[in-house]
Amino acid sequence: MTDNTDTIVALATPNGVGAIAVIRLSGPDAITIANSVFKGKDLSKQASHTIHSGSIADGDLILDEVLVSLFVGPRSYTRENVVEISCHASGYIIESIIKLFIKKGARSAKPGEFTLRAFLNGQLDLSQAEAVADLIASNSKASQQVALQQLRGGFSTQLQALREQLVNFASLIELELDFAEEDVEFANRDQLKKLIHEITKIVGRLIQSFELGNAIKNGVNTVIAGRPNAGKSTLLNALLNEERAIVSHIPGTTRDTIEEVLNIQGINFRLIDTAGIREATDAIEQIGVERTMEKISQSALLVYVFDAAEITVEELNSDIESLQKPGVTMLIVANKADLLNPEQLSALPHTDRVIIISAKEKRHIDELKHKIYSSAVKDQLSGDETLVTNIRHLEALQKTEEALVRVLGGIDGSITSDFLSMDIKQGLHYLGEITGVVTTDDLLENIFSKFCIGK
Ligand SMILES: Nc1nc2c(ncn2[C@@H]2O[C@H](COP(=O)(O)OP(=O)(O)OP(=O)(O)O)[C@@H](O)[C@H]2O)c(=O)[nH]1
Ligand SMILES: [Mg+2]
Repeated sequence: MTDNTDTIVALATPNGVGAIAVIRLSGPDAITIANSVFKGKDLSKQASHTIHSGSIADGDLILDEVLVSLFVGPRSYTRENVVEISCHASGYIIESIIKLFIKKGARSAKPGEFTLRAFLNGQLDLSQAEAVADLIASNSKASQQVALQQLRGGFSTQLQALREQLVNFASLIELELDFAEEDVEFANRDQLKKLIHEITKIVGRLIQSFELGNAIKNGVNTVIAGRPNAGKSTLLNALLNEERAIVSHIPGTTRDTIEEVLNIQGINFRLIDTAGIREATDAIEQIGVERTMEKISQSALLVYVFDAAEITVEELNSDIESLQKPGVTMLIVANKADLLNPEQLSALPHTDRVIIISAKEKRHIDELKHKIYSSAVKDQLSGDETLVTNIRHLEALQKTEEALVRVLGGIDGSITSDFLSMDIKQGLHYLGEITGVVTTDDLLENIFSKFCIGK
């Protein structure tokens, strides 16, 4: 995985017919290989960051008219020599040119191998390399912004600074080990405690940011559930502003789940309309109800809808109690407000998580959207906040936190310097895993194999 003495080649643009395709070469021989088949200027004599027009030829056979962009290492994405060929995007031309480069000594790049090289050559740290993949996968303004911030190093810079402070203490404590007989303390325990507290606070904040970071990156599963005929499908349609789900006065209309994405202020909510919950009258409906319950337990947000004109207080309370699941935020939506008189309206529960709407007449739908958004975002999205979006980072942060808690316990319990030093090193190890100061081949393989080829 980590052999980078050879020159790699891959198509960097999507497969398929198009105006232009870009084929990328990276490695020590990139320029030589490109030059050997390029009819035009002598590429080996051209300056970095220049573009040249000419053609690619296999012997006498011209394959295409192309533009060649030159990046002389280390001033390139991978820090190696990089050549990008912009050719016409025909599958035949692309394949012929790539085959020709392979004949001339390049080999096919593995998924993510360009970015892997950028990481190994110090162009990006690991969390930045991962941000490249996130950026490519981003599908909303918020997910693009978070990935871009991580790519620019916001995340790593913060961690790197923390890590350096810890390294200082680790070395002071190591020094104590050298003077073990003399019972000296170079590392001031109070200062160490203060630093660890400070780091734990930041690490804790990063861990907490994952809920939102994950919501931004992957969307929020939002289930709409309630009794049959409560108006769930009408509400789905109102939220989406289109007639997506079938609505009828017959209870049990929705039998299977229906999923649609709703973007609210940059965050994707995966809305799931479900079969109404009741004692099922047939086997298919029974399956629908079971699926509803399953979807609720897998969701982050439950929008419980009830028919305010029909339900009794007892039914309402029992529904709320039975649907409340740990880890699932519940919003309570009183629907069909248009059928209520002012007296009935004021009899409805008026708390923060209850929203009174009319799905059919599209009343208070924006208010509900706002509640949905703020229940996922809380007050965390300030713009410059560092958000953790990656489960690998989350796990490393959690392990860092555990190690730091042990360090603190160790200082208070006056354990010996060698044990303290071990726990600090553990903390350093896990922090290092995030930015890639500490890596294993398995870890790299795991991360970069998820990239597309050509990136
Ligand atoms: N007056 C009034 N009627 C509504 C409102 N919302 C929904 N309805 C009506 O209630 C009936 C049921 O609506 P649906 O949206 O199909 O209800 P549902 O909860 O999806 O029902 P099932 O899929 O059967 O579980 C339809 O006749 C809707 O027109 C509302 O806000 N006001
Ligand atoms: Mg329905």
